[in-house]
Amino acid sequence: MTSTASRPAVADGVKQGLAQLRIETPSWGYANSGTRFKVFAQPGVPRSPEEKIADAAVVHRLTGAAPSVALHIPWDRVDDYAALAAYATDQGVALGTINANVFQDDDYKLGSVTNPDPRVRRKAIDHLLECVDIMDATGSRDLKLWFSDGTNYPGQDSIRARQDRLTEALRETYDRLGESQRLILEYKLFEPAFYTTDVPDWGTAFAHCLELGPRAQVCIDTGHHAPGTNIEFIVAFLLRAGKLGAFDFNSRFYADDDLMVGAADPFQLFRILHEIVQGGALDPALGIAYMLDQCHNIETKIPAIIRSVMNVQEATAKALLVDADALAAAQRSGDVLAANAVLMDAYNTDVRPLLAQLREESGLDPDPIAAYHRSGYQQQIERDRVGGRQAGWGA
Ligand code: PSV
Ligand code: MN
Ligand code: MN
Repeated sequence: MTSTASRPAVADGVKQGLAQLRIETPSWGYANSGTRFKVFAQPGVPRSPEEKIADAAVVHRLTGAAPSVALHIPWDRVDDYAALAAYATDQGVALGTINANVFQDDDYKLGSVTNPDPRVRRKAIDHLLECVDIMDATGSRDLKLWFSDGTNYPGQDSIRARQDRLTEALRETYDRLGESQRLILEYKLFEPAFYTTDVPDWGTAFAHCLELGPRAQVCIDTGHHAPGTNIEFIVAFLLRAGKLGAFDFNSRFYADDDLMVGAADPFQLFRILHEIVQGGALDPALGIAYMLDQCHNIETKIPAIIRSVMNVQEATAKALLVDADALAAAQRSGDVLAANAVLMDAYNTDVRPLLAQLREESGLDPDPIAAYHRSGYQQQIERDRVGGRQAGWGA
């Protein structure tokens, strides 16, 4: 199959498709992180939002595919967000999605926007509105909302009343958005709440986004589902409904593991990208934000993020290799085996030589990870940065 991939017409199709792929990296992926048992400090990690942006710029310079970095507020709080955006531009990247954080305050023990106490709800909504102010300053298009809200015990609170409170908060936030801004609602099956979660699944997120209006869209975090969930079905459904706004890419074996995308199940990533390619959704005009949401607790962060970008590129290249005509013909004629073979032929193609060639053609090093190790950047930050910060906890 390598010969198919290297045929000029096929290679051109892959090249055009990949040129559209933009992967946003998360500021918190560059900072120290861990589990609830231990945060492991790594040498050279950023001490400020500016240093996280500098690291993101290195990933972009080496991959050519990661031109923006997502911020998390208050983890990336600064006095002057316009100046931070200008700094990012100087570094060669843009500030992307603003991720709100209403899950790290004692006040939020019983929830944020769904808390039974109106004072706490007001505080949470005010933070969401502040995030829109920040978007105005940074020029960000997307506000990403993930709520840790839920309950641990049956009877703890009214499931239905919490939906009412959620609706009110989303409405107030949505109404504050500018014409070109979007609200992206993320769902997660469980954790930190264990009995009910107020936005547990794509159906709940979809229903709230439908009610809000056209600028409310759903984020699929690949780690936020029950084991065995068919994520590509969700992708196809939301795309068809015009409600797929963003991905938080990562891998999971058991729960919300936040491991490198494509590490645990590259075949699942391929199946997701196949739906994206089939739906024409690589086209930036469709507005889908392809983001990483990962923590690199035990591996060196910058090369791990480069590897993750490459993993998404490889899965995308394979998806672009699917022979759409042959697939449609096999599907039409009900030839199950032939249809499946078309997908598997693409998946089993080694696209790495093709990607290396495409990188060289765009003036990049064919091996971005080797280029990073040769660059001396890791040694430099380990020398220069003393006292690196945690991604979130205590930031
Ligand atoms: C929650 O698990 C989540 O996936 C949300 O996107 C948060 O904003 C992010 O992780 C960072 O903690
Ligand atoms: Mn996420
Ligand atoms: Mn998560």
